[in-house]
Amino acid sequence: MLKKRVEEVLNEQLNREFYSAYLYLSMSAYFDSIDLEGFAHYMKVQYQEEMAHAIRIFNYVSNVGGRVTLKAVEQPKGTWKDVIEVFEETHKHECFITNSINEVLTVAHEEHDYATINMLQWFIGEQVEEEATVLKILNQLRMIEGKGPGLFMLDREMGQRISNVNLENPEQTTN
Ligand code: OFO
Repeated sequence: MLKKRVEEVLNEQLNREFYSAYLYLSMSAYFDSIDLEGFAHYMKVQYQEEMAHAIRIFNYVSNVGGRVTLKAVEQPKGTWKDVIEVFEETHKHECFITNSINEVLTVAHEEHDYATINMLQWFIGEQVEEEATVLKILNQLRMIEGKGPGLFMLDREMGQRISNVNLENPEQTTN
């Protein structure tokens, strides 16, 4: 049985994963609007990944006898100055999510909830990977000053990202 305090922070994290999905889908729409199709595709895959993160938490809460509570998802921003600003905000957002996961883990430790601690280990690793990936893209964008032929080539590369999201079985999602 899930302790109330752990259930609350997991439901809060669930909402943040849905918000992440919504934010990245909004970024995808922005990229479509400025004809950066590869970046639009990349963000659509990222949206799917975030949905898989949300469903992982959703399934876990139900499986351990907790109660999932869905809250309103905040409206994301819809427009940005340029592609560099999008990735600066993406990096900032991922650092925020890392802190948020760490806080959930802290509560799980305080409540001696070893099953939740175990479940969260996957998220800890995933956040390290996500922060590193986004930072790499941001640095590459800075190198090419977010424009010109470099941007065109990077857009093509971003379009190659393959989605391996399985919402029926989010634990099998790897990217
Ligand atoms: Fe769910 O990892 Fe990004 O936010």
